[in-house]
Amino acid sequence: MATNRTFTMIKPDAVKAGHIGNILQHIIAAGYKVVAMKYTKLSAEKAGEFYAVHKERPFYGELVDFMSSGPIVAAVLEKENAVEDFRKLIGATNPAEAEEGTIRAKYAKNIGENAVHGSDSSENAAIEGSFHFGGVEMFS
Ligand code: FUP
Repeated sequence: MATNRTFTMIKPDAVKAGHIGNILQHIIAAGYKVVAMKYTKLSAEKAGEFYAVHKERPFYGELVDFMSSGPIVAAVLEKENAVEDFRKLIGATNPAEAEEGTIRAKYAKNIGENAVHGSDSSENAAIEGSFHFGGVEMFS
């Protein structure tokens, strides 16, 4: 079922580099409303669980290490066509291939340390949102 919500994380590289403010501004200027937000840190176990779909991929270990290497900002965002528009806003997974002006083109280091996460479907947005937030932590 299509919904008007997506889920994002500002990843440890972007947090460390001091980009939280600029990235949030970029997201809000694009018309997203913050439904839930927290500054938190994933344990290796939790990062592994979040990215379980990539378990068999060669980069899984590095991905888990990276995502648990420092604090992140997790958020649920609301806007019409939220998932698809957010994927456009953040740009390609590999920042070298991301369109100019996208969040990854501006702030990501490389394909592994790529500044932000954006859900790839409404179904996953709901799963990922509930991974980080309880119902009472969401405000629409
Ligand atoms: P995306 O949906 O754009 O976040 O990309 P994927 O779901 O394909 O990948 C999830 C994360 O795995 C990426 F954000 C970074 C990492 N990754 C790599 O480190 N190497 C790759 O070749 C592909 C993905």
